[in-house]
Amino acid sequence: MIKTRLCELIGIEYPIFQGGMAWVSTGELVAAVSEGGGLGIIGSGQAPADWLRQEIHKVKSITQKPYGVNVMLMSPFVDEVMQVILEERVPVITTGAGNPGKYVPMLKEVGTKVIPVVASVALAKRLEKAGVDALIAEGMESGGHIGEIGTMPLVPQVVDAVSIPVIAAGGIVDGRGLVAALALGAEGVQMGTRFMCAEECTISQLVKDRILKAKDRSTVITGRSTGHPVRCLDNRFTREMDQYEREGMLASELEKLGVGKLRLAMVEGDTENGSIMAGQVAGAVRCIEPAAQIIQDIMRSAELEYERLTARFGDRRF
Ligand code: TUI
Repeated sequence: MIKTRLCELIGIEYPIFQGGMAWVSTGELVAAVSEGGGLGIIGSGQAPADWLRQEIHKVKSITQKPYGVNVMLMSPFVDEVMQVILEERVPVITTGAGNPGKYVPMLKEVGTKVIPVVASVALAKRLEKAGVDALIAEGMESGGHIGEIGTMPLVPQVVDAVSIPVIAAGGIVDGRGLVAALALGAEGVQMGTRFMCAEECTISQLVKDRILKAKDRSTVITGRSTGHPVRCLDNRFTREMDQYEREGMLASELEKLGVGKLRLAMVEGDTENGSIMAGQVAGAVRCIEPAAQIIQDIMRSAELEYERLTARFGDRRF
C-alpha cells in the first residue's frame, strides 16, 4: 500500500489530487473523486462566491469525505471566495497563479489546510515560511496557466528546498507517473487532464472526445508574450491567438480575446473557437471511466510498477 504523510495530513486513502479546473471540476466530479479515496477539488476560477457556495453544498450532500477548493488568485472575486471558504469550513484549499501568503493566517485559524501551487523554488521557500501545510510543484507539462520549468527538474529541487510534503503535478496520468513522482521525493500527485475524462465530469462530451483523440504533440502554448502562458489543445482558437501574437498584438488586446473562451469550450462544447486547456498527457488518456475507477487503476498499476522495479533492481524502498 502506498501511503504518505499527505494521506495522514488530509485524511485521504490515496495520495491523488484531482486538480482544480475552472468550468470543469464542479461538485459532481469533486464528490466522485473524494468518494473514490482521492481529493476532489472544486475549480473556482473566476466564478463569484455564490456559485462556489452552491458547489460546496453539492459536494457535502454527496460525500462526507474531505474535499478541496482551488482559488485562482487572479480572480476579481478572490476576497469573497476566501470568505465563503472560511464560512463553509472547507477542509483544504489549493491556490494557483500567484502568492497566497497574505491569506494563510486566517485560513489556518479555521483549520483549513493550505496547499499552494508553485512553479519555482523561490516561491516554495517563501510559502513554507508563511506556514502552508504542503505544496504542489507544477511543471509546464500541465494544462492551463503554466510556469517555465518541467516537472522532472522542478519537483526534486522543491523537495530539497522544503520539509513539508510536496505533491507533483504536470505530465502525470497513470501509475508509472505516481511511482516516478515518489522517486523524485514527492508524497503525492495531482492530475487534471485524466479526470476531465471521468464519467462524472460534466464538461461537453465533444471536449472529452478531443482529449481521447489527442496525440503526444496535440497541445500548444499561447500567450507567452502576455506573461501568462497557457497550454491548450491545438485548434482554431490557438492558431488565431498565435497569429495575433506573431503580428505583435498588445498583451491587453490578446487577453481580451481570451475572455469567455474556456467556458465556450467546456460548457458550450465549441472545440474550435473555445480554449481547451489540457496537459501534454492528453495523448495518453484512453477512455471515459468513473473517477473511482481512475483512482483504482492508478493505485493498482503503481503497485505493479513498484514490484517490477524492486524485482529488477532489488528490495529498495522509496
Ligand atoms: O493556476 C493554474 N492553472 C490555471 S489558472 C487558469 S485561469 C488563467 N487564465 C489565463 C491567465 C491566467 C490564469 C488556468 N489554468 N495552475 C497553477 C499554477 N500556478 N501554475 C503556475 C502557477 C504560478 C505561477 C506564478 C503560481 C505562482 C506564481 O507566482 C507568482 C508570484 O507572485 O510569485
